[in-house]
Amino acid sequence: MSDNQPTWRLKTPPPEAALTRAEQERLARRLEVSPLLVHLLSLRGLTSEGDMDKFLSPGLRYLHPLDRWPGIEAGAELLRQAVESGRRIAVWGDYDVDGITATALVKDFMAARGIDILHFIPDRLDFGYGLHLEGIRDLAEKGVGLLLTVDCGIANTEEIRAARELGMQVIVTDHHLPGQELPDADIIINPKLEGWPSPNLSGVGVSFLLMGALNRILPGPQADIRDFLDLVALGTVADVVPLDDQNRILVKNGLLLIKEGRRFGIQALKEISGMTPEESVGTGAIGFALAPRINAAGRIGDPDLAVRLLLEKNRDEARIMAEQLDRLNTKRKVEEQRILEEAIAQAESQLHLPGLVLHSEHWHSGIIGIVASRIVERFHRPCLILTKENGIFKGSGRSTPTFDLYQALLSCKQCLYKFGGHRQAAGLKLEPFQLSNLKDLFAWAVEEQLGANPAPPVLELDAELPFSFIDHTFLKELELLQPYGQGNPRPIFLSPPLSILRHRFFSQKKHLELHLSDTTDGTSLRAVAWRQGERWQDTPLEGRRVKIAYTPRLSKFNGLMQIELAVQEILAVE
Ligand SMILES: [Mn+2]
Repeated sequence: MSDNQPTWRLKTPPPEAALTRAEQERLARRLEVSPLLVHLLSLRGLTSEGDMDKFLSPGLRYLHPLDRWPGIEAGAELLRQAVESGRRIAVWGDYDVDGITATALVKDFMAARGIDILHFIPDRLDFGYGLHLEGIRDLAEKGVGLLLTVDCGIANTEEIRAARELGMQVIVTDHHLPGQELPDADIIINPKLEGWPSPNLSGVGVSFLLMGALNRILPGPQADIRDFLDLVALGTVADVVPLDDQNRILVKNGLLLIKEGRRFGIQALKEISGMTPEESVGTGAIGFALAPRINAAGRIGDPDLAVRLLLEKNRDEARIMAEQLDRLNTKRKVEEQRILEEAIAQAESQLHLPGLVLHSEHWHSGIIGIVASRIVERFHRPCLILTKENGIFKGSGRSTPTFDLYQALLSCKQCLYKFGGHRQAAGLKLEPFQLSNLKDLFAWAVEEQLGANPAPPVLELDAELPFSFIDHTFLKELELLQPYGQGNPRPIFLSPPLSILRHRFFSQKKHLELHLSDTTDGTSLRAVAWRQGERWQDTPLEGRRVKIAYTPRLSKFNGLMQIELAVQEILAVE
């Protein structure tokens, strides 16, 4: 029925987490959930009642104690000394949501403890990610005696040397992969370094721990450090780090604060995104509503606007700033659509290659990263997108789940001027004459990792779920698995054979609505296949027998909360 259909596969628990039917039922009784939910937990590698309970109710008491995170207490001590000796402190962040929330967190916490600090966020277009000498000199002139980096700095050996020569103490907090040479900073705090109990913390998560440790040793009454978890949740979710263990605890508790909307900046962002001030916010809503608006500032405007919004203590001012961000975001969307169309056209001419390298002289460098994600979603292969800026190519790459993009760039490094990032996302710069070398080396690197004929994409399904099982109780239970993200994907279920009762396309035929009947138990439900309108427009659907890969949820429809199925894929049944 459709091109590029992934292979469907039912997940099985890892061998050590496999449960017998009786064990499943016993755990279900103990945890007061259904056996199906226990099955979903075992698919996530959880085996014991204790681990399952902690996953379902991840209280802050489960965070590792501060002395288990290398560098945190020493970093806090250096900050305390700086405060007490009157050294001026500056925090250097980044222009993405993680870097912006980390900057805001440090600044807001310090203000709560009566300490005024400077902050600096680099301009994406002029200097790009990380520290730069011009900014360092500027901070020195302003009398800064201690530089704290958040969400960046681990790769800036030269800039950090310069800062120290200018008399600054330097604390680097970062979560990006360290290179071979570590900067010569006073303290380096990075979850990717040896000895860290959890390698997946985001930049803002690391900042939170550091401020938590400082909170305890500063003289005077402590701030309530939990008040800053809303920022941690925003940055952690937006950075798509795995929501394992410690991150899950931070995010789940932070989302409760975001729901309360106590921070005016977050409340205003919710309102401008069409939510009520106290509406509950999941990782999905952060991903499509809150994070893009914060990011828009750094992509095509001034990232400082987003920092100021998150710090704003006046509701009306916050509203005005949120409106400004919203306008930038609308502009970003228009631009993104234009670039995407051009990129798709290029990609279609490269489908004989296992990895895509797309480029233009005039794409906006703040937007190519999002476009790369869309291209990977569509073509299921790793992708680099490049644009020319000040005479050199600047690029952004995104990966497929099984591909290590950072490793691939490492094997292209002979033709790169600069690169950095993670397994799933990376940035790079190269001289224009190196473009064809990059194409060759990248194709070779992808082939080496994935083979010449990459396996078709696989859609992993959690369990078969007949329609008659889906009621409000089950949906409430399913909510306990939230927040979803890397390492804890939203469960996707396999339906029994269904028949399509009727269907319609909506929003300029962008989306597809279906009314489906389960042929095994006769239950009918309404389903929506978002962004799949174009794909199914020319296919006769009425009366077809299909199976779907789907997630049920409660959704407001015609003013009422109703069960709605979000359709991931449709498969024809012969
Ligand atoms: Mn980050």
